[in-house]
Amino acid sequence: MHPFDRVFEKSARSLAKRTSRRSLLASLGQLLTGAALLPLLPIDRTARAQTSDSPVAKPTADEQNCEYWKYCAIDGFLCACCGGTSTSCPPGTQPSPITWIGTCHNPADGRDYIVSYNDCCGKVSCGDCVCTRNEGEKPMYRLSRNNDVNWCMANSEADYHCSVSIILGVAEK
Ligand code: ABN
Repeated sequence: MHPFDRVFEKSARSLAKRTSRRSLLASLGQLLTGAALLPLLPIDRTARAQTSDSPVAKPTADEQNCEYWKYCAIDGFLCACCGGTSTSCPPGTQPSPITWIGTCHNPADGRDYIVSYNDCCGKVSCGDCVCTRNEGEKPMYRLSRNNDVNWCMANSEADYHCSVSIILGVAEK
């Protein structure tokens, strides 16, 4: 027998002697429970809302139009009119990690999409292309369903500048 096989056999036998079937099942159970709980952890949604430090980011005419379908639940200044795009914050601002979420219908493919509206923070209000659509919004007494909130409140620099809209995925019926 090859020396490597001998070492491997010896360690496998010693592990088998030390481990019962019950403890193996318990470890397997822990592993599966841990894996199932992973999606429940809080998610930082800043990853897709990038700071636009690249001078090549150029917004399209759609992105500067408040009637654009993915702005259906927005309340704020469009970052595409403020030096960023609909998905990237203008230079010198940072996306908020907490956001308002809406569901918008895309007429081009007939599907509904979940959209995250991240505020871009760290500069005074942009003031251009104010866009207040508010689809699905509820009054202030249901804070989590209201979009008239400065989501920069959790950033180190809490000044609100403008809002981006990030498509998170297709909404399930
Ligand atoms: N989420 C946009 C916003 C920022 C400040 C105040 C109201 C709304």
